[in-house]
Order: sequence, then C-alpha cells, then structure tokens
Amino acid sequence: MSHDTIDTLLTEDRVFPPSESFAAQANVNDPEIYARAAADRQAYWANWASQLRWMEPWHTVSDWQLPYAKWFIGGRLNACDNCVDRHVDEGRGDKVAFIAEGEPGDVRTFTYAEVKTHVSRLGNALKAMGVAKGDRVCLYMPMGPELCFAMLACARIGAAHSVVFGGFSAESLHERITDAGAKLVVTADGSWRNGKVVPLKEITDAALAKGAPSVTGVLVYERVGEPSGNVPDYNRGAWHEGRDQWWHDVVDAQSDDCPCEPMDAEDLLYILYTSGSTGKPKGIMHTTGGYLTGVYATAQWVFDLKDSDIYWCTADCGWVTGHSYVVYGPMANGVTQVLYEGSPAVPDKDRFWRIIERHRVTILYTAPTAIRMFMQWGEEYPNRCDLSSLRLLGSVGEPINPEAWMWYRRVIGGERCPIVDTWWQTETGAIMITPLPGISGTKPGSATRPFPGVAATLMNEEGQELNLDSGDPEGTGGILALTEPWPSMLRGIWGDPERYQQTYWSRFPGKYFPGDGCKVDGDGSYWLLGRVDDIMLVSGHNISTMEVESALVAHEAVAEAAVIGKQHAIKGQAIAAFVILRASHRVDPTSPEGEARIAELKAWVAAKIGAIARPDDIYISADLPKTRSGKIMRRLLRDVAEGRALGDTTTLADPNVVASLKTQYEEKEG
Ligand code: 6R9
Repeated sequence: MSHDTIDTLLTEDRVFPPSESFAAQANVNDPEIYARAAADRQAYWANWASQLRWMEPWHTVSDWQLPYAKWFIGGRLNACDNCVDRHVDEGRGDKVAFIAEGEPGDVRTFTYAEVKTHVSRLGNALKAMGVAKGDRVCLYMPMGPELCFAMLACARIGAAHSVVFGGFSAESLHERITDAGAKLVVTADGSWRNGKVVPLKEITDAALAKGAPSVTGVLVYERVGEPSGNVPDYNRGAWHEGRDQWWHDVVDAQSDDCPCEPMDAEDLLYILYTSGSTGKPKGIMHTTGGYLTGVYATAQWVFDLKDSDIYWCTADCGWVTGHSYVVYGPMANGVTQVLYEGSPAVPDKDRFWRIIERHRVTILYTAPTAIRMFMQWGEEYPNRCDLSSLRLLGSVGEPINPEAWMWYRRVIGGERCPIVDTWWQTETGAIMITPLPGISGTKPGSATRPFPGVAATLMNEEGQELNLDSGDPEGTGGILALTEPWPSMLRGIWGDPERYQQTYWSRFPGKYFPGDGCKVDGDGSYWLLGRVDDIMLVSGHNISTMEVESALVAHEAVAEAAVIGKQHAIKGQAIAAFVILRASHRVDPTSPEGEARIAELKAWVAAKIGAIARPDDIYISADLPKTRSGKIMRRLLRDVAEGRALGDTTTLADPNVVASLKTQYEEKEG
C-alpha cells in the first residue's frame, strides 16, 4: 500500500448514507442489530446456524481453548446438502444456480436440480476412484461450473478439497499436492485465458513428475478439446494409463444417487493455501458448521441477497473469495449466479459490462485492482452497455483508493448502488469488516464496521490495546486485532500447529492478529491500511516477499535477493527484486547479457511460483543495503524502486551500495 494512498484515505470525509428505497427493502436495516449481537454473540451466531439444515443438532454453541475454537459442538450437517439438496427438497430445484460463460462465449445454465445430479455423479466417481471420507482432493481447474461441482462433490462425500488456482506453476501445484497429501487431482485439459489455452493437464503432469506418492489418480475434464482448426495448438500432456481418467468416461456413467455424508460440525471442509511471511504457503483449514454459518450470514446481509437477484462474484474459486462468495455463501442462500471463465478484455474491454447487460446482473462483487484497470481503459466501455440492472456493488482484496471507489460508484453503479467494501482474509473465512448496505453510511476507502457478532480493536506496536473512543475526531491508528472467536475462523494450518500459534496468536496473546494496519476514525469507521508484515498485495493476491526471494536464490546465478512490493497504479503493488549475482555469473546489468539475465530471472520466478509472482523489475547489485546488524533495509529499497529521494542512510553498513542502485534505477527510467 503506497504512502500516497494512505494519505488520501486518511483525509477522506465524504459519507454516502443508504437511499431510503434501498434501506426499506434491505434484509437488515435495524442499526440496533450491532448492539444486540454484541450483547449475546453465542445466541446471535446460534440463531444464524439454526437457519441451516442439520442432520443432528449441536449440544454446545462454542468452546474456546484459544488458539482453538470449536463451534456447534456435537452437530452434524453437510455443506453440499445445504448448498444444493436443500433447495431441491424445498421446491427450488428449477431455480437456476449457475449461468456460466466461457471465455470463447459459450453459455451454459444449470438449475439446482441439475447441479444436484452433476455433483452426485461426480461424488460417486470420486468414490469409485478410491476417495473416502477424510481424504484430500486437489482441484486444479478452470473457473467454471465443473470446479464448483468438484468442490461440492468433495463436501458431499466428506473429502476435503484443496483448490489450487489455475495460474500457479507446476512447482507450486506440486508443493500443495504433497503438503496436503492429496489422493486425487481433478484437472482439465486446459482453460481459456486471453484467447489462449492454459495447459492445466500438462502442468499437472509436470507437478506429479516431481514425485507425489499420495496421488493415486487424476481425473481430467475436457474443457478445450482436441487441437483442431478452431482451437490453438496446446500441449494436453501425456496420458498415464492407470492413473489418468477422462471425466466424461467416469463421471457420466455414475448413478445420480449419492447421499450426503453426515459431517461433524468440526470436520474439515477444505484446505486453502495462502502466502506466509516465511515463504512456505500455509494450508488454511476450514471446518463445516462454523464456516458455513459465517458465509451464509454474511452473504445474506452484506450482499442483501434476494430470490430475484442475479449475483456475480468475479473471483476465481482458486482464491478464498471464490470459496466463500461463489460456492458456499451464495449457494447456501440459494441464489442465481453468473460464473465467468476468462479475461475481462476478451473479445473486448467491455466483457464484464456485456456480461452484466446480457444476464441482467443485480449484484457485482469484484476487486480494486480490476476497478483501477477499468478506470484506465476508460468509461466508454461501461458506458456503451446497459448496467441499469445493478443494485449493489462490492469490493474485496485490498484497500480501495477513494478515486477508484468514486469511479465505481458513478460509472458502474450509476450513483444509485451502495458499495460494500469488505475486509476479510482466507483465515477469517467470512467477511469481518463491512458496511451493511441498508444501514451504513459508506465512506470511500473505509470498510466501515465489524459485521454484527464480530469484535475488533486496535493495538499499538507494544501490544497495548488502544482506546477507540478517545473522542479525538482525527481517530486512532494502530494494528488490527480480532478479540472474540467467530464461527468461520480458521481451525489451524494443515500439519503445522506451531506455525498457527506463532503467526496468528503470539503477537497479541489472546487476540487474533490478521497482519493489517488500520485506523478507526471519530465515527468508529475502520480504514484498513495494508499489511504490516512481509506480505505483498499484488492485484489483491497475497505473495510473500520471502517466497519470491527463495525462488530467486534457487537460481544458480543468484547469491542473494531482497524483494519488496512497490507502488503500482493498477496492481496496487508490483514486485521489485534486488539481486546479487554469484561471482561466477556476474554481468553488467545494462549490457545485453545483463538484460537477458534479468529476463531469465523474471521467467524463472514465474515458472517457480506462477505468473502472478513475476517481478516487474529486477535490479542487479553488487551488494544490498544493510544495517550494521545485517538487516536488509527494505525501506531504502522501496525508495529506490519507487524513484524517491533516499531517506536516511547513515545507519547503513555501506552507504555506497544504495547509491549505485539508485543510479541503476535512474538509468532504467531514463
Ligand atoms: C478476501 C481476501 C487478505 C488480505 C487482508 C488485507 C487485504 C482484503 C480488503 C483488504 C483492505 C479490504 N484485504 N480485503 N484490505 N480492504 N476490503 O482477499 O483474502 O487473499 O487471504 O487476503 O487482503 O491485507 O489481510 P486473502
């Protein structure tokens, strides 16, 4: 998060109260709800949970032995049953669940009854391939209905899914498959992105070739088809007899009778990997009852979901937003939703707006990085489409700059749609800080208040809780902490309880530490100000500086590397890397060999982690600026990468180092 953005966030004072007509029809419009929920959190959350369908009631609402919390103890339910079967059983089987657009323009719709059939067959196919309750299944698939079916099929039979975003490399996929000990990988021949095919099966083959003893089978959905005249050539990978099976061979032949496994409220629903500051991804664990309660409640109130809505969350199911606000939250509420596979620029830069126009989308949930890109492309694209069906807009992934918020409101929302800026994390499972669109006066750049039943505070660096009611109109700045357990909180890190304790519960004992800086203003509104640790938010996705540094030093030419997130107009942060080459590989960074080396290192990182981690800039240096105690001065690297005057360099072991980097920056920028 850039300093400029933080400055503008902190001087923002516009307020947009909900319109009377919106408030009148909103699912929740009584401001008393905050106090009522806080007065008895257990009863409040139990009331939400009781709206789900349980196979066995719970006997105890919650039990906290921090850092572990359990919710709805003794209860049994199935997440797929709540997201699919329940709607069919209650007479909503003919309601459309998915309107799925592929990037090439194909549109398929599925009713809830049809989803039940597909998911049941797939559940039986997974069982036939040896998956049993408690196993992990890795899903490496295009964004589309089949990925949702696969998640739901796992939930149905009691296996935990671990979805890996289709943009990750073979190496990242391999790391996640082996860490989770996945029994099966479900993938596709390819997925469409920017008119090209991402060869998912080929990448899966490469991941498995690195050794994955837990994997006994690969199920392959045919999304792209044989290379032919109308599809570009791509590598669909080799066929491994005995390991690989086509979806259409195995799934279509199965019975559509596949009972939902009764799951304990605390049984694992899924693992989802997220970046950690030590570089190794963390397998965040979510369980069944509390998670489903949290996403069900927040989806209903934050997005004001109605039976008549056409909801569209643009996130890929490879990220938590796709788990909580494509699959589990919206589907537990029985919505009709749009799914889109590909790029927002294909065939033209109006694709999102055409989708909204075509399907009469009423609720749009997207990310600031996308909004900034649309702003840069220009208003003509949304302006030539009919966006009058929209009634609510949402934002997630990183702080939204007030300019982007105002543009979103005016150009996309026609100045009539409330904007919900939702702060949460993979770890929190559900939205934590957010406006309620029928109640909250929204402020451009503020996520406003903790959701009813969620308790937050600010801490200082020394670990003291700050007084948020100081009466100071300027407000209070500090580090965000969550003070009470909530149903959808993570239940740990897969295979690493120590790291769980260390990462989230040791900074402020007894309180959850999310790692975000925050300000609370005089009205009690929360302004999230970006990470306080070594996590970068690149296009809203978490990438750790360590992860990229480790990838760089794994290259034979690199002796040392330091990575920072630098301010970027569209991505929020872009990756800049400073590398020291081994003596045997030294080159002049400005020579053709130096340029080739830089290009090679960028491609290397993309191959190691995935294209999202490709550094924008790599600076080759003879040394890195370090303090006398040997700590890399990231602040100075940030100054260099962002082209600023250098701050204080007097504490450096060798001030010349950063001067030479600065010269390199100036030469590069011309
Ligand atoms: C849902 C998701 C979590 C981190 C989080 C914070 C940033 C997300 C935000 C936001 C300000 C918002 N973040 N939403 N910052 N305002 N509305 O993005 O999960 O990928 O785990 O990222 O993203 O820094 O700590 P995840």
